[in-house]
Amino acid sequence: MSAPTSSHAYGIGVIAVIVALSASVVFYTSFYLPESLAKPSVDEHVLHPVKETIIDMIPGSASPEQQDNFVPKLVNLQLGIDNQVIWTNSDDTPHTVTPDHRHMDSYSGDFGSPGVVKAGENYEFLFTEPQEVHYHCSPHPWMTGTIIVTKARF
Ligand SMILES: [Cu+2]
Repeated sequence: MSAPTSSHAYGIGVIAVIVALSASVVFYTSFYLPESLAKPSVDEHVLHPVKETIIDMIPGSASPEQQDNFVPKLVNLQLGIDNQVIWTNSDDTPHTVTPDHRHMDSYSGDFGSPGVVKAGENYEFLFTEPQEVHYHCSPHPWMTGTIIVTKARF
């Protein structure tokens, strides 16, 4: 007489396992997965680097005869050290920071100033992964710059 009872208990056990499994699948796909896709987890040191990197759009940048405009023109950044970049406009003309080709950082999103950076204003961007970006100023295409981001070397 013990056989029916144990098979009944077995049946309940199987159902419980199925319910638990499907509950975890539902939880994983509807809560955990969208959360992790929305924002990649980025190391605290990368989110809050030791120092900022300033790239200045120097006075006279609007002139094609002037050799220097984005200063410095080539910048090597290390994640967690100096990967927060601020473009300052010290010129008296509005400029832009525009990627040569559409460029995204998976945490910070689209790279490039949303409009012009007016005289005396800034544009900031946090680079959170190794990448190389070539950019220019859209009204003055002779103004060009390059950013290379690598992991910290120690
Ligand atoms: Cu410009």
